[in-house]
Amino acid sequence: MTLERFINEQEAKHPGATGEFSGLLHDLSLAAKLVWREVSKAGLVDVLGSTDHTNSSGDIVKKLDVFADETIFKAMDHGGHVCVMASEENEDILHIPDEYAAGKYVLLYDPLDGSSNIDANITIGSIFSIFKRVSTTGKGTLQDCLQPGYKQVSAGYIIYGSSTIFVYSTGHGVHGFTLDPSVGEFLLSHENIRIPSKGKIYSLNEGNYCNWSDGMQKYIQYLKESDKATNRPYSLRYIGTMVGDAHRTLLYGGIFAYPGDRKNPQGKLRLMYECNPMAFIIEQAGGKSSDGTKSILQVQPTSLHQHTPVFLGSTEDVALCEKFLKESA
Ligand code: AFP
Repeated sequence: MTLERFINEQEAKHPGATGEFSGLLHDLSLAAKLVWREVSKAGLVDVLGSTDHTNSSGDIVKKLDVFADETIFKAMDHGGHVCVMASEENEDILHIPDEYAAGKYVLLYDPLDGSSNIDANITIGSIFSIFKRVSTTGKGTLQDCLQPGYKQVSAGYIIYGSSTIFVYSTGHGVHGFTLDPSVGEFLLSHENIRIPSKGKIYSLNEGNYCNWSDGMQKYIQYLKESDKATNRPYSLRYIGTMVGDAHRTLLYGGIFAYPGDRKNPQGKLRLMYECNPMAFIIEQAGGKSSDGTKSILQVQPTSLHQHTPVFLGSTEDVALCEKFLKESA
C-alpha cells in the first residue's frame, strides 16, 4: 500500500471530494522525498554547517534548513491547492506567486525540526499543519494562518532517522508510511497507530529544571521515585528533536514536554509549526495534549511565531502532569 494509493482510497470515501486535498498531500510527499535525499547525503555534500544569519526566533539557520524551506515552498506553490503558506524559517506569511492559482488550503510547516542535531547525524524531521482557508478568494491572509489547532484538516511529520517515515492524520486515525529508497515510494508500515494510555518514559530537557515551577519539579521527582505498581521510576529519553521525541512517545507511550519556566514562561516550542500538528497527531492516536491547563488544540493563536508550554503523550501521564501543575499554581 503506497502513500499515493492510500491518499486516493481515502479520497474515494468522500463523494464530494475535488481531489484538491489529495493533490496537496501528493505534492507534500514529493517534497519529503526531495528533503530526504539531501538529508541522507548530508555528510557527503556541502549542506552541513550554518549560514551566517538567524531566523525570527533567533536560531542560527543551517544550510539544510534553507534547502528544506525552499524545497517545500517550491513543491507546494504551483499546484493550485494552497492560498498561503507560513514557515518557521520566515518572519512573514508566504504568498503564492502571482502566476499560480490560489487554492482552498493553508499550509504551515517547520521545514527542518531539530536542526541543531543535523551535524551530529541525529534524527531530524519536517512538520506540517493544514487548514481550510477562512478568507473567500484570492491570496490568503494572516487570518487564514492564525486558526486554532482543532480546525486543522490534517497534520503530520516526516522523521529522517534510521528510516524515513511519513506520519499523518486527516482526522481518521494516524498512519505511518516508511520510505523504500529502492522504489522511491512511501509504503504503509504503521496503520492506525494507537498510543498506550500510560507509559514509562519521560522526555524533556531536564537542564531547565531549576527554572521550572514547583509543580513541574514535584512531577519529575515523582516519576523518579521507585514504585513498580505505577511503572516508576520512569526512564528519561531526550533527543532534542521534537519530531523524534514525540514519535517515540506516540509509539511507546509516556510523556514529552517542553514546559514554560521562570526564564521563558511560554517555553521554547512554536504553537503553529510544532505544537498544533503534534497535538493533532497525538490526540488522533488516543493520547492527550496540554499547555498545562487545556488541550493545545484549544489555544487561540495571536501571532505566527508564538511559543507555548507543551505536554504531549499518554492520557494518564499528561493528566497526572496537569494535576501536579494545577496543585502548585
Ligand atoms: P532546533 O530546530 O533549533 O534544533 O530546535 C529544536 C526544537 O525546536 C525542538 O525540536 C526540540 O524539542 C527543542 O527545540 C530542543 O530545545 P532544547 O535544546 O532547549 O532542549
